[in-house]
Amino acid sequence: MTLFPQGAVTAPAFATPTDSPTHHAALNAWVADCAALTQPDRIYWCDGSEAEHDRLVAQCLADGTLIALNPKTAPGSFLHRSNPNDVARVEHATFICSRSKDDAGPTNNWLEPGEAKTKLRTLFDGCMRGRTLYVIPYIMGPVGSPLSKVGIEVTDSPYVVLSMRIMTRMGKAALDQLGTDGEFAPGLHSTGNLDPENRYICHFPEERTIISFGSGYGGNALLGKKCFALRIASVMARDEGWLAEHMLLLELTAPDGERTYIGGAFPSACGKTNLAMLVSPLENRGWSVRTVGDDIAWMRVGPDGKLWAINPEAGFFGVVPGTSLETNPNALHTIERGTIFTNVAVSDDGTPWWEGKDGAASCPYDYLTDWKGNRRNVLDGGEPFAHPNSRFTASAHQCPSLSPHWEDFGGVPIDALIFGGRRDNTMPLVLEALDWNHGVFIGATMGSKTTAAASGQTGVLRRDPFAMLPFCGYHMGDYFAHWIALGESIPDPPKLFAVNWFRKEDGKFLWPGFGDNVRALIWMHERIRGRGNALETPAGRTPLAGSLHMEGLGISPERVARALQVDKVEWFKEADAIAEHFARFGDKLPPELAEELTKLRARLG
Ligand code: SAT
Ligand code: MN
Repeated sequence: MTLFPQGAVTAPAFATPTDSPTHHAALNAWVADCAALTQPDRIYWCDGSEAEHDRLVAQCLADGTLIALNPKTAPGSFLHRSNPNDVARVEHATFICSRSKDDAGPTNNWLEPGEAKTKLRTLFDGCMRGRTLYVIPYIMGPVGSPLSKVGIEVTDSPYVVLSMRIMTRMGKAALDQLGTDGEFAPGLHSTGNLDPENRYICHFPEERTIISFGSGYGGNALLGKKCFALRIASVMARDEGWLAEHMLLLELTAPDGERTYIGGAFPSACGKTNLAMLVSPLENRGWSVRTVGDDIAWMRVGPDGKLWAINPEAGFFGVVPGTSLETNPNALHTIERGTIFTNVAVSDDGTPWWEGKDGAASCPYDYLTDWKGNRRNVLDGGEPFAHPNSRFTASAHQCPSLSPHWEDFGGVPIDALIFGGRRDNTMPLVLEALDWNHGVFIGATMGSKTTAAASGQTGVLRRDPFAMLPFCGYHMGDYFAHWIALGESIPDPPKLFAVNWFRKEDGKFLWPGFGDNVRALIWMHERIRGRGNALETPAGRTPLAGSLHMEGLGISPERVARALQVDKVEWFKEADAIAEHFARFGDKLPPELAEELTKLRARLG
């Protein structure tokens, strides 16, 4: 497995396999290759230990990569300020370098693999001089689970090492799982000089390899996450007959103790973490929600014919602004300690702060230092103090709502999958698909307003199929076909639903959202069991008046009805917009989806 096969590179003396803790020959050769190209001063193999963590933190505090926060208000937590030009994923600089351009499809940027490697070679040539090359062995999925996979990230960023230690099972455990000849997904990363013009996030799906240059931001630099667990894994999943999805995973428990496991695909910054950590207002009625994952799900058919899902991650990389005791108390408790905050504001006493932290109360500080490091009077207004895409990185173990089943070896059995987005209109609060193919149609046509999680304009409606637009590692048309085919191979498939918590009337949200979203989940729980009344609409099935659990809901039944409404005029327009969206995929659009559009139009009359 030679990363840069075109050029002969000689490994420097320090990068011999004898200096490495593993006898895995391919891994040692690959690390030696990376070192020969990047010319680091040192090579360090991460073991994932506490002592290693403490040493790295001390080093990062000394060089300013991390800033210590108040040990009383934020014990064990740190602030990282990124370069202001490096605060989000860069979709324009993200490439699928498949051998054939057609395999990348119309929704991905493509670079010919040879051309990409030539370009990357130049950028990586000597880029780690004066730096340490860290080798991060990591596992996506529970340690020892047959469903988990090993990756190796080589990086020159200690911030990445510390973050990967939270987000994955990292270090010795991964090398142990790999053994001397196990398969791994190689990833090479350097922050380079953070020049936005020289930023490349490249994926080589046939080689299961990732090469990322010029960014330190989560989705661009923590290669286990979007790069491996979604872009590369989606290709593996296509080849091997499973699913790698941009989905939260949650466990809903009913008063009789019966559990429903739900996966939910929502674009970045559309509330996946909030839904996964939802506090049920009906907890005292016996309806509770527990967290299995907040971002990624790997799913495959189990021996019982159901779809089983694992959360490949070990932590949360969540959006900070808007997180409060009112919106997401579980997230707030998760990040009370041991958290890396990136690009939040900080008070004079070293307490992290962000817009929305105080809920309905006012900000308790007169002055704050904003994410760029400028101390300003809070009354002066101006730009937000915390970057809109500021993030927390925290271990799943710190989450009070974590399900005891969150790292079961075989995963959790999925009963329902939800597709959601931010839409002002059209999509009702909750909609049940008529069957699998109709559900795939709903997933394939999801629309959502863009957010600060990616660079570029925010608030523009775009089609984001399965919330995978930025994360599908191959042709989106083939991906749709994979979903259709999978439906036929799951003996006991989950029910598919759409939701929209964000519908507006006169500029205001119709539905309160957050904890009250459990009411939609409860309806799903009932529908899965053949109960709960539904109204047949041209768009799918919606809850019949009175079949949503309304106890304690602070809005009128009329308002709920408007949130649930399927408006024919809006749906005529939607059908036209879907036809336009489908045109992008040409003859790769599965005929089943074209047929679903015809059926939708027929139902609309
Ligand atoms: O891409 S990240 O994982 O950094 C955040 C997101 O957009 O979901
Ligand atoms: Mn995400």
